[in-house]
Amino acid sequence: MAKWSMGPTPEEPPRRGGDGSDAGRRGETATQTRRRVARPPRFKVVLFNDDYTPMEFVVGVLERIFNKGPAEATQIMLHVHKNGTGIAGVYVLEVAETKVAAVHRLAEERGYPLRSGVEPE
Ligand code: TYC
Repeated sequence: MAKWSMGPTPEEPPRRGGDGSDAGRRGETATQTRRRVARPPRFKVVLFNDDYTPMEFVVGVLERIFNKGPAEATQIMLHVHKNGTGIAGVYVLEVAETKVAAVHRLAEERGYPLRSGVEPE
C-alpha cells in the first residue's frame, strides 16, 4: 500500500499520545514522529500558451476536461494567453496525467499545438 494512503485499520486502533502510546494520558511528552495521514500528494495541471490554438477551443477544453463553468474557463484561458501559463486544476497524479493526455488528444484531433503538463503542487 502507498505510504500516504495508510490509515487506521481494525488491527491498529487510533493512537493516543501521538506516538502510539498512552503518553498523552500519563502527562508525558510524546517524542515519536507524527503518524502518516491519508493525504496523497497533489499535482497541478498547467496549460501553456501558444499562438495558434483558438481561444474558444481552450475555453471548451477547460469546460469539458476540467469541469469549469464558462466564466472561470474564460478567465483561466485569458490568464494563460497573457502570462504564458496557468493552472487548469489540481489533482492526484493519476487523474492529472489522464487530463493532460485528454488535452493533448483533443488538441491533436483538431491539429492545434496546445500543450499541458503536470507539476507538483
Ligand atoms: N494565444 C492563443 C490565441 O491568441 C489563445 C490561447 C490561450 C492558446 C491559452 C493556448 O493555453 C492557451 N489564439
